[in-house]
Amino acid sequence: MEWQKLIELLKGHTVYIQTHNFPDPDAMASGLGLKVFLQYHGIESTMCYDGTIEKLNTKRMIDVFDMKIYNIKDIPDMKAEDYIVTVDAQKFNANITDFPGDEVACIDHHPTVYACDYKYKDVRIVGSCATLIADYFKVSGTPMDSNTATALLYGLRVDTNNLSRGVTELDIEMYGYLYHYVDQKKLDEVASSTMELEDLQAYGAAISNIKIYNYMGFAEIPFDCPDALVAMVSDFILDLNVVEFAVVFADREDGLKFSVRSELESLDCGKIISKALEGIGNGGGHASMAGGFVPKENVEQLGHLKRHTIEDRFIRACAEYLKSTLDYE
Ligand SMILES: [Mn+2]
Repeated sequence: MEWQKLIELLKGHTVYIQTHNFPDPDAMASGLGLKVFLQYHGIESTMCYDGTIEKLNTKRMIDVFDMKIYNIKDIPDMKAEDYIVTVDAQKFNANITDFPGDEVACIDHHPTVYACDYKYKDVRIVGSCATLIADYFKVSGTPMDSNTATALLYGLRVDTNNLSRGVTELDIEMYGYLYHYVDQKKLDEVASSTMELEDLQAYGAAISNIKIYNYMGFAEIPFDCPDALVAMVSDFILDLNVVEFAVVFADREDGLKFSVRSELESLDCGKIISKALEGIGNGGGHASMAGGFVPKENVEQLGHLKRHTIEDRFIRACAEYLKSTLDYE
């Protein structure tokens, strides 16, 4: 990471920091952290996103951390020559809208699916994007304040499921660094009692139709529900002792939204979902957590065998993936 290059690049430009659509705590914390970092180095920026900020914890973050983050609808004057830094997301992915500005830089912790020619790219596979942003402060000697540290630590915690998922040495190091500055009261305010009554309906529905084949757990949420909630239900299903690979999908008006989790090192769920949804939708992500989408027109083709077809596709994709990795060894 050469932070000076990022500063040089952005100097003198109108800068937007764009998270993925429907930003989660890690994306929002990373956006805030980067904004504070840039500000210290003389660059003003505006945080923006597409979609909605829909969950209780992300809504709370805005208040508790006093964040200014704008929906693209509220930025009608963004120009083609304005600079965009994407955080926790990469251009051309399904989860990020292509805004009018120029995506000159990217800071992300997800594997690259579609290559993009950024002028500055910092993609490192660690537990959270907040980890990378914290690293910018530490390496550059930029002063860390407690508000930013608390937001980043919260993002790190959520994305790594409390340091239990996809954690690297840098995550641990940054956790220690941030912890030093944390405002415990603010952290409790965003982190406690984040479950909403409507969440229980999603959990309830998933529990009522869960199916388990060997180590794989499948569940469907038969109504529209936010991305973050599908992910939470997927984590929940993975918590079952007999499940080591969880597939949860929600029936939305525009199609099926997937969240997949893997506890097995031998099963890379980013690659598996990409294979499982090939030809009907798209998917990708980390080895231990991934997401995907099947648009409505393709869901209709699956007809009443939808659930069966989906299960079958994932089971086959897992088997094929296992076979391909064995072949190479
Ligand atoms: Mn993230």
